[in-house]
Amino acid sequence: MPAENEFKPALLIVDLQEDFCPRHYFRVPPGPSPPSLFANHVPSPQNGSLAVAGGRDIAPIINSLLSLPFTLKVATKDFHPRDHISFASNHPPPHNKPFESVITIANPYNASETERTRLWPDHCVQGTPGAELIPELDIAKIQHVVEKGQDKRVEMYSAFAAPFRDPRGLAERLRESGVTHVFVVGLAMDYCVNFTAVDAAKEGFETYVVEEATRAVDPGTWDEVKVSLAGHGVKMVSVEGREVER
Ligand code: VGL
Ligand code: ZN
Repeated sequence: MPAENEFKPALLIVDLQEDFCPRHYFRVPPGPSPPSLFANHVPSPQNGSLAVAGGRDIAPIINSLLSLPFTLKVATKDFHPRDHISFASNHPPPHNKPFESVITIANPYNASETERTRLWPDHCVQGTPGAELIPELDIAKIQHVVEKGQDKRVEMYSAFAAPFRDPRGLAERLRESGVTHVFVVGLAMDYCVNFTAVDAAKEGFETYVVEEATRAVDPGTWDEVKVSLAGHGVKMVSVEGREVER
């Protein structure tokens, strides 16, 4: 058990990927776009397939957090096979409407269980540009990347669930580094950030979500998600506080 006042914080950057972000930077008239500011990066003329409003805007604040001395800095990637169960396109009508359809699936890890799950546009398919971390993220400062959602049979919003190619799992990795506190940022507040933060708290880490460093698929559910997070012992923190009192 960590000592009472030990503070070894991890930064967990969830799914800051092209498919969850609006298109890159410059809005241009029809025709060719300006060249990319980033080497080896071709900006997409379209929004990511599951773009979250303001998704790109949180990169600067996450980069500023990345410059702080966190014990461990981890990024996650939603990383689906093309035949993933959460893609509406993989289901017959009428239950194939992205954002709208909700289906019941069997839990292959527990035969007696089923779960209700929402269907999405195809997104973050392994090997496609949409699955890449956005280039404005200061990737060189990230020590480990977790690829999740690789089991085509299940939805897995949490970075702590069944990490296919990493048999140690994220919780073990954090514990090995002596991590005591987890700060979760990224996309999307109401899905992967939410489930990842709740699992971090369940794993025994003191867990926080940084409010300005996340955005929701359904912004209307923001307060509801906050109440739910609080119920799981996850605290919302803010990096504001730059105001000077006079
Ligand atoms: C996510 C919907 C589908 C997320 C992932 O990263 O929040 N949302 N897959
Ligand atoms: Zn997904």
